[in-house]
This record gives sequence, C-alpha cells and structure tokens, in this order.
Amino acid sequence: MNPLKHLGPRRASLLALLAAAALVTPGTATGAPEAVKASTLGAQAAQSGRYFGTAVAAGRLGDGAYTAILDREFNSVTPENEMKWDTTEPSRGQFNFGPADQIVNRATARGQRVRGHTLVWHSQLPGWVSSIRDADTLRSVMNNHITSVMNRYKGRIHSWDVVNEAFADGGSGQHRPSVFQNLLGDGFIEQAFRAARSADPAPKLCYNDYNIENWSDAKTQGVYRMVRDFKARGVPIDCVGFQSHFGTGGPPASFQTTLSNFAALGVDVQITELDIAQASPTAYANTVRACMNVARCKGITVWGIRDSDSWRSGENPLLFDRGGNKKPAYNATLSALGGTAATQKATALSTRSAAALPSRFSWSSSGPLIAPKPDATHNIAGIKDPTVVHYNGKYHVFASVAGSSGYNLVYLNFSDWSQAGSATHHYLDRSAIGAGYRAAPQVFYYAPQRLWYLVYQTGNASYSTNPDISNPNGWSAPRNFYSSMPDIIKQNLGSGYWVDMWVICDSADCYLFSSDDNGHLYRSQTTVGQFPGGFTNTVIAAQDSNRYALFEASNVYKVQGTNQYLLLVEAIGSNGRRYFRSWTSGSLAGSWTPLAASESNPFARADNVTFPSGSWTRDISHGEMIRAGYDQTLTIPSCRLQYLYQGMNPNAGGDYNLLPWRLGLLTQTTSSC
Ligand code: 9MR
Repeated sequence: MNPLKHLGPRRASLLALLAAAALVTPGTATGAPEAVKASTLGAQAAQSGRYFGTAVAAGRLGDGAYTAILDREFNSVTPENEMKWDTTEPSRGQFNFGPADQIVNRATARGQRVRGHTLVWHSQLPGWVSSIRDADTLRSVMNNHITSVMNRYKGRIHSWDVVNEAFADGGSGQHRPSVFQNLLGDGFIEQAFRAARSADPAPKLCYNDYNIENWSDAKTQGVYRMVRDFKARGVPIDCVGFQSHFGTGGPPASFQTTLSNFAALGVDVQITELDIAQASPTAYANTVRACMNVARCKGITVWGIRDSDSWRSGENPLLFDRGGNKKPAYNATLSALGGTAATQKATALSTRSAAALPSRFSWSSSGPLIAPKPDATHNIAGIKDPTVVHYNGKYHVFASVAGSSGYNLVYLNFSDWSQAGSATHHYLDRSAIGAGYRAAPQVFYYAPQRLWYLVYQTGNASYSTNPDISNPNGWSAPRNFYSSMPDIIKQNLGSGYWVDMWVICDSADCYLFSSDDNGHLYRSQTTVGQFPGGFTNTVIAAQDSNRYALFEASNVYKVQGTNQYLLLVEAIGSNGRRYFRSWTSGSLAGSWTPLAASESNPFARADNVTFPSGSWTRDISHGEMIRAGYDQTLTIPSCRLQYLYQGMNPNAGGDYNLLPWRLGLLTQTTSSC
C-alpha cells in the first residue's frame, strides 16, 4: 500500500517516478489463464473444480512413504475410522477428538480439504448407543453427537456424511434395521440432517451408501426416492455419496446415469470410497469418466493409498502397490481426469524443484481480471492490495478500494478466474469494520481458534475476525495489534509511513511483518497461544539504504514440502515502475538470502512477464500468492506459482488515490511441475 494516500491533494515527489498522463478508460476483464495438464491426481482434478481424495488412517501418518504420496497426489482427505462414533464418543458425553484432530490439523495445514465421515451409522457404534431403549433418549443423544462433532470441525469440513448406510441390501428398497430405525422410525434420517444443518450451515450434507451405483437396483431406487422426497419437502440435503466398492468389473454400465439422475434432483454427487478388486485400469477409467461427465460430480475419494493400506488388501484394489509405486490404474485414472503421466525425467525434475524454489522466474499474466465496481455511495477509482485464499471451492479475495474519499475494503468470491470480473463486490465499510481509513488487507484462517482473520492497516496494525469467510457482514470491529507504534519504527520511519502488515505463523510462533516506505522491513513476534495478543520484540528484519529498493508490500510464505520461507518485497525500479524482489530463509526469524532480488533478475517485473495482448500494465505491484492452503502458515506450492497483483494502465497518472489500479494474475511459466 503506497503511502501517498496520506498526502491528500498534495503532490508527492514520488509521483515523478510514475509516468504522468490523463486517466485512460481501463480495459475490460478477460479470460482465465490457460489450463495446463497436471501430473498429479489432485492438481488435475482441481482444474475442473473437483477434488481427488483418499481415506487416511491416523496410525499411518508416521510412515514417510505414505505421507509422501498423500501430500503429492491428494487434495482432499477422509478420516477412515477416526470420526466414527466409537472413536469420537466412546461413552456418553465423553468426546475423544485426538485421532481425528491429527488428520484434520495435518490436512488443513497443507491445504488439503477434508470430508467428514460419518455422524450416524449403525456400525462402529459404541455399545452404550445400541443398547438405548428409549426414543427420546436416543434422539437427544443423536442430536448431541451430531452437534458436538460438527462444532469441533466447523469451518474445516467440505462435506459431511451425515447418515451412512441406512438402506437395506436386497430387493426391499427400505431402511435397514438399526437402533436408530427401530426407535425413531423412518424419520431418523431427516432428523439427523436437520440437526446437522442447524449445527453448521456451511458444509455440504451428504447421505452415503454402497451398492447404490446401479440405477435399477432396489436399493438405489430407495435412496433416490428419499432424496427426491427430501428436496420436495425442504429437508436439508446437499449431496449423495456413492461409496463405489466395486468388484473386478468396475462400475455398472448405468453408473453415469445414476449419478446424473441424482444430480438432476438438485444435489451434488461424490464418489466417496472408491476401490476396485484387482484395480483394472479400464474399470478405474470408467469410474472417473462417469464422474467427469456429470457436472455435479464434485470429487472422487479412493479408500486408501497403497494396496497394503486397504480394508480389502487381499484384492489389491488401489492405485499404488505395496511399495508405493504407481499402478497401471493410477495412469488410467490420471488420464481420465485429463492429466498426463509425468515422464521419468519430468518426475525427477519436479522432485528437485520441490526441494527449493528456482533462482530465476518468468511469468505469463492474465489481462485485468478485477476492476472497481463503484456504486451510489462508493466512488472508486482503483482496486488494490489483494489478498486471496482458495477455500471451499472458491477464491475469496479482499482488496483495498481507493477513491477521492480515501480507502476502505471490498470482498468478492468466485469459483474460477474466468468469473472474477462478474463477481459481486461487497463493501466492508457496511460491516462492523466500518468506514474510515482501512487498507492493505491480509486474510487467513487461524486454525487454533477456528476463526478467519483479516489484518489491515488503519494507522495502527488492525484486525477483524469472522467465523465464516463468505459472510461479508460477519467481520468484527477493528482491534489493534499494538497499543501504539513500536519505538524502533518511530525511530526509523523518517519521511515514510508504517504500512502493509503481514502475519505468518510456524507451529510455535506468529510474526507480524510491516514496512515503512523508508527501506526497512520490521518483524514482531508472539506465540501461537497468545495470538492475536503479545506482539513484542519488534526488530528490523531487513533494510536497504535505498528506500525504493525495499519499499513496501512485503509477503512472507512457507514453501510447501521444504524448510524454506520466501520473502517478497515490492521495490520501485530505476524506471519508476513497481516490481518484486525475493529472498529465502530457513526460519521466520532468520536472516534473508537473496533469491531473485535485482532489477536484472527480479522475482516479478514487467520484463520477466508476458502479457496477453499488449502490456496493460508496466507495474507489478502489491499482491499475494495463491496459496496451497488457507491457514496461518501461509503455505504456498513450490512450483507453478500464481500471483495476484495490482497493475494499471501505463499511461495513467495524476492523484495517487485516483490511479486506475486493476487486479491481474501471474502464472509461473518456467516451472517443472
Ligand atoms: O476402511 C474401514 C476399515 O478400516 C474398518 O475396519 C471398517 C469397519 O467397519 O470400516 C471401513 O470403512 C468403511 C466405511 O467407513 C463405510 N463404508 C464401508 C467401508 C469399508 O468397510
């Protein structure tokens, strides 16, 4: 965030660095960056907005071969047994979340999404529940179980299997007997879904079952009638999980028909526990294709990683053999998703690149994707300083909006970059964040408190919190991280401004970085337990005697799968244009070693960026990386980086607050993943 906003009508000498000319009508938003074929299941599935997941067993998380595949291939996980009733509530009111926490915390920190499995099931049910003999007791026990488990994982589960396997096998098409069915009758499923919706309105609520993949089966028809009835009566159901435990032949011929018939009822469909006896590549490809051909088929989960991890390991039903090698079924699955198997050489390269970032970068840029949307009460010239997370299938973008009346914040979300230009802009001065000077936001999910944080500058370093990132009205009123500006900043600020606050945490501590437009990067520290309080020990983390070489908009990230942190700082180049320099460090409190840190070898500067048609900007200014996850660790991928930035018409000039900043997306082109 440039300090010139403080100057009001005065002209700053810095403006001389910016080419001055009349304001020019901005270009219109253009399309998304081109998709490339990915070489892992999760990355390829993500290109069509789907997830590719696996069941995970907490007991295997210490196995490095297992976690290496898990983190490379999958972007969704389902706890295989750890969220089941016998584990989570082994005796009445005594909850045990340890094993599930292990899986959920690990996945969340790595940007993997989580399916919740399962809340109400006749199996793996502790004896104290199955021996209940009284309907009222069972009803309150069931509601309490649903509410407690869902509350625990609020904000972290994309889909919950609310009820599992309630229908009988064979030709009846009716519910199976169980303590729930026997005491509460047919209505128990509806009661469970209603309790789940009131516990947490955010996750998708699924009914999950096996042997419902063949359209004409009585069991399939029974479930179909239930979903149709629920939709007709407004019972909250969002999805149906098809477990898909197949025999050697794979899915029935009607599988795609089944998926699309259910989808036509207005629910998503998901393949939730896929495994196929002997793992024929054709059978896997047919299963994946059925999902890819149905728009509402949102994702596929395989029920384990290696054959040795499977509940049916004698049938070798999975995508990786006992040694962790990819089986033919893996390649068939990846290509059915639209990806391409990496060659030996490419795999070797990408393994190398995961170890460290390259020391040279080049990028291709989109056109301007996001432009201001002024309304009757918001006269906005520029949209700037974006922060972004991908969460629950959507990009959530917060940015500064600037105009003649000063600075405030805006929020928008969209599922695909091609939709970014048409997203609704929600002005956050209408929330408790309030009107007045608020700028340069940074958003993340603080997992220890299960809360979203928006950090921004108000003169102090401020923050608001929100339990639901998608609710623009849910933000709390601003609070300050510091009682006043730390002395070391006062002493070094000179003619600069205290700007661009940035929070990042490792497993023990949180750090708050900030800039001063005067050649200093500051760092304060607190513990994960004390956050957001306790920021002290403010030090100069980096400095440059040329203030423009270490100007503002610093970003710090953890590089996924490495022990490396990446620092980006915006500089003003010798041509007066904005660009980014980069450094790395082995720890957040460590010293920073130059990576691509010069004008001739920049991290991102107009001359290492190719633009779609003509350069809509010569400035690569304040922005943020697209992260691998969304929590306080700010983890980014190690390759195929993407950076959302502010740029503007090179011919624009005049009052800094009225400059026509727009948002565009850089995609790394020299990347081997
Ligand atoms: O894979 C799970 C296995 O480790 C357990 O022993 C078993 C116990 O019932 O449950 C397995 O997972 C089941 C899933 O939760 C529901 N659908 C059928 C799965 C395979 O049995």
